[in-house]
Amino acid sequence: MDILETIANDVVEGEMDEITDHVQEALDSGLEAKTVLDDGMLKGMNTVGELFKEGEMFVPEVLMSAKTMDEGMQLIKPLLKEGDVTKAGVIVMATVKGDLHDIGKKLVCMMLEGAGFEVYDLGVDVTPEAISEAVKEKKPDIVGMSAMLTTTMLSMQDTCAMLRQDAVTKDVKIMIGGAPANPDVATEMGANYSADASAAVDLAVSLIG
Ligand code: B1M
Repeated sequence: MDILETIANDVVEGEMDEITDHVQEALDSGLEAKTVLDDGMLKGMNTVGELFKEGEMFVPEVLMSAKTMDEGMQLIKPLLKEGDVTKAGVIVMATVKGDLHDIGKKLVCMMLEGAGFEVYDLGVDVTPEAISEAVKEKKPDIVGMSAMLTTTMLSMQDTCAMLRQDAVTKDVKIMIGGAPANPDVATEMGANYSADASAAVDLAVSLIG
């Protein structure tokens, strides 16, 4: 197995203690940081997405893979040159007002980052006003909202309404997800629905076209 395959494998297997040495070895051998990122770590993360989609990997393993990728990125980030990373798009993500659940949303953020999106995670219990402000400031391609309580679907609805009423934010694409969400409520809100982290990546890619 060559060093890039080894690094991809580290991400898939969640080998947090190994990846730093392997990334360093790849860089010492003269490989560009971008090559290590694209043909090593991101290749591994794509495999993670596929395995998760096929039900062959589960949430705790995906979280380990994401953390492993994060470890490797610590060495790579300072070496990446302007233009090295092709951004897939910019996404502002939040768990809506009244809702403190963030495990699923974090997983969605990690998978989106793994797929090359620049993600601004606003955290949990985020008001419609704060989401609207972030959209004005970051000018994202997509706003992602997560809710796990039936009651907080109302916050999601309020946020969509607020975004659609403001001339500056009315055209932003909206993605929603979480246990009480479904395609019908998404359509009612003028948003798009995806069921899990892997589907969220596919949806984000298709929304950006
Ligand atoms: Co809460 N909780 N909880 N809880 N909790 C649920 C959601 C619940 C279903 C449990 C139950 O009663 N069976 C229930 C909701 C019932 C309902 O409204 N229909 C519930 C309740 C009632 C509550 C409290 C009200 C309990 C109380 O205090 N009386 C309270 C509410 C607090 C609040 O938010 N204001 C509460 C609190 C908590 C904890 C803080 C203890 C903790 C959250 C910790 C945290 O997130 N940091 C917690 C947890 C852990 C759960 C359960 C057990 C697990 C949720 C989870 O993390 N799942 C949950 C029961 C359950 O689901 N089995 C439950 C794993 C995660 C990977 O999956 O979040 O579904 P999930 O995310 C998936 C998809 O939904 C999707 O992709 C993710 C990855 O595949 N997805 C998106 C999510 N967001 C997306 C966004 C997208 C696209 C896809 O695009 C933008």
